[in-house]
Amino acid sequence: MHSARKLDRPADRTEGTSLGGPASVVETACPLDCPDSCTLAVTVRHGKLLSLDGGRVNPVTNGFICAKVRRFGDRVYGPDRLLYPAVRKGRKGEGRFARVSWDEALERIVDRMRHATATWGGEAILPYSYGGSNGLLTQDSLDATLWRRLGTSRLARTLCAAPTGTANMALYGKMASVTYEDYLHASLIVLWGVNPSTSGIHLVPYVRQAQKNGARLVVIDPRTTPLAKAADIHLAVRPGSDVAVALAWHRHLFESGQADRAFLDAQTVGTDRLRERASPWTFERAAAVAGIDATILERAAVLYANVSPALIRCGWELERNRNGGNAAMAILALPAVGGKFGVRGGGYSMSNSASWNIDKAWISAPEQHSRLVNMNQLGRALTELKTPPVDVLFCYNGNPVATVPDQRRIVRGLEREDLFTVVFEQVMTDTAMYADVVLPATTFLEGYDFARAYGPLSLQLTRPVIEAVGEARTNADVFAELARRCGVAGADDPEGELDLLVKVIDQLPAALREDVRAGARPVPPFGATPIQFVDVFPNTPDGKVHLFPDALDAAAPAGLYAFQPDPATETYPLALISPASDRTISSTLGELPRPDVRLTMHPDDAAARGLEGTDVVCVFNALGEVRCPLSVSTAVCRGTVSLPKGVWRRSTHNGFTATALVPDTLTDLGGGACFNDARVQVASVAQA
Ligand SMILES: Nc1nc2c(c(=O)[nH]1)N[C@H]1C(S)=C(S)[C@@H](COP(=O)(O)OP(=O)(O)OC[C@H]3O[C@@H](n4cnc5c(=O)[nH]c(N)nc54)[C@H](O)[C@@H]3O)O[C@H]1N2
Ligand SMILES: Nc1nc2c(c(=O)[nH]1)N[C@H]1C(S)=C(S)[C@@H](COP(=O)(O)OP(=O)(O)OC[C@H]3O[C@@H](n4cnc5c(=O)[nH]c(N)nc54)[C@H](O)[C@@H]3O)O[C@H]1N2
Ligand code: SF4
Ligand SMILES: [Mo]
Repeated sequence: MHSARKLDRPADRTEGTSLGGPASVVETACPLDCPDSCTLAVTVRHGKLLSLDGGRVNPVTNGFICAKVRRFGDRVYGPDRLLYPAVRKGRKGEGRFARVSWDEALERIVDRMRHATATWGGEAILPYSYGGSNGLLTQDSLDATLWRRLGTSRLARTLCAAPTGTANMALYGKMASVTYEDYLHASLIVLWGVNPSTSGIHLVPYVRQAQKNGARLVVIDPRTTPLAKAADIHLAVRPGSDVAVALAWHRHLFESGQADRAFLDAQTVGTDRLRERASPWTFERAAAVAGIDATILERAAVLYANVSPALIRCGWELERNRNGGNAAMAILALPAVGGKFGVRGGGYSMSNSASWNIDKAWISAPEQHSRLVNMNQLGRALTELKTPPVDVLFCYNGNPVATVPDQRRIVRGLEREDLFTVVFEQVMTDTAMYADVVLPATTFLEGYDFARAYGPLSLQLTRPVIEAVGEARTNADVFAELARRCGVAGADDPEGELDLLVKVIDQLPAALREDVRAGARPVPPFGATPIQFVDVFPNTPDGKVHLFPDALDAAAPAGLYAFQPDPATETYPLALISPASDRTISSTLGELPRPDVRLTMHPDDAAARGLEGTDVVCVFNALGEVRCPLSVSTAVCRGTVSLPKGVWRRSTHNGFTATALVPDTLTDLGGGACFNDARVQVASVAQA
């Protein structure tokens, strides 16, 4: 049975957790979906959070954290926090709920899941989840065991990093990549579709210090980000054109004789096929597609060919379009062709989340063979699937109304009277508003987890440092309880969070176990900061770099390294992007009061439409519209407009956000979301 979440936890709990005593500072880590995984110094008294700041255990954190998480207490104790289980009272989406006991809430859910299974089979249940608190305990653990045993529909978790992950896996088997500390050794840094000043702030001091040491900086981004301002070269490319730009760099490497023949012969397969696909991409042709100056493009390519150690930080925004997988392939292949590996400060950085080789052996059931639903097409699944329909949607660790393409269709799906929606959440999100049953979840300050950095390399145990708020429970406790109530719990299954914690620690690689128990920042098994092709090598089956995997050539709609044309039309000519902002982490913390979001637009585009900085505008296309104030600025390039990602419906004037304008089409590789293929028109609200 569920035990109330008290802090009288076993021996490895921190002695520092203060209950009853004076305020004290305890260490934990931030597991949110951010590459940095800061260590945190949390001040608590009587089991309550007083304040939260950066810890010093982790040198990358170095005592500072982002302003968002410093405000995390406003979420923990804020008015939107879910305190008790509750059931819907009003219409769907109205947000009226009545408190019930955990027992009643869970019984209702189990009854309805039984009914769905009896009527249509397990596939009528769709579990929806993404990162949540991102740890090893709160996702893909006891939840996975439950869904597998019930034979529910499966979810392709492709909302983020599917195209870059597919490319990184195919080329290098997700080899560990260059960590923040080694940026200091680079002579050239290329930030490609990444904005560390917002999305991974602890990289910034390393980039700035490298520049002070003499490193050159190239930024490839349609926006003039803070580091683009400080760059030697800024290529303000049209969103979705990166594959062309990267192939022009490849062409230059081959044509100028600077491709590293010795490395290519020894370590790679598929070079000639890549060269063939790159050969049409002259600087002029690529520049035309990207809307940039060919001579500046050439300068950037020449710099990359000539300078070592050269490091490419490949971001995630370049993947979110019809060419995203091929763009990631072409970018990540550059250090192989350019001969940039084998030195400290050379190579590439991509997500390091797979570097620990953790195989999740604790999921104690084989994967079910059931229908696979791509989460990027959730709205379609809710409104179109018939055999069987989605009868039960169980949503946790994600807020799809705010973060998934085609918002209006998702809302239409959630409004279905015959759909039974469970939302297991920390706060009353835009998605929870549509629930039939809401269940309150703990935050990372109220439960155990593992914070796995994906920029630096660290894996840290996070601990309950405050009392759970209200009746909030951890994912592990709730999914274990649901398995028991559904009659599918195995005799050896963990009974809840603590059991799972012990099992996970036992199954970690031995070298990690002791560090993790001690709560220290563990040293990776391959040396503190790995040099690619010295300390770490491709994890592909033959240990080679695969520059032209045939399977991907067959999978991509126009083939590998293809450029598919821009989806703009005369009616909808502007490219809408929606990158990370400092307001939220995806949509987490979006409930906190902030000024209305604004659409950022280049002065020339505003002038062409007779718009001014004070206007409230309507951003629209065939899928929907967003109404919000305008901000006229050269921070975006001509032809591109920008809205922040992950904001809540309350932050615009008409209750819709960027995702209402995003088509649910999929990327060329990996089935990813095409957030930046939204094409729109903008008018003042008075004209619209
Ligand atoms: N503050 C904050 N930090 C976050 C997050 C957050 O929401 N808020 N989210 C976290 C998550 S989930 C992720 S995945 C990472 C993402 O981290 P990043 O990869 O840095 O992604 P963004 O910051 O969204 O976008 C980076 C830049 O890409 C540019 N861009 C947009 N389209 C294109 C394109 O087609 N080509 C190129 N070259 N550039 C393009 C944008 O203008 C933006 O400046 O950040 C994580 N960190
Ligand atoms: N327009 C636009 N939209 C985007 C993007 C974009 O570029 N443009 N980028 C996308 C990206 S990069 C990502 S990663 C996705 C992320 O999209 P989501 O996965 O939806 O991320 P969040 O919105 O942060 O939602 C996480 C939710 O999980 C809850 N949660 C946290 N911990 C726990 C827990 O332990 N238990 C339970 N039950 N719940 C928990 C939090 O309260 C939060 O509401 O958004 C995507 N959305
Ligand atoms: S969100 Fe990122 S920068 Fe902010 S505290 Fe967490 S790990 Fe650190
Ligand atoms: Mo993401």
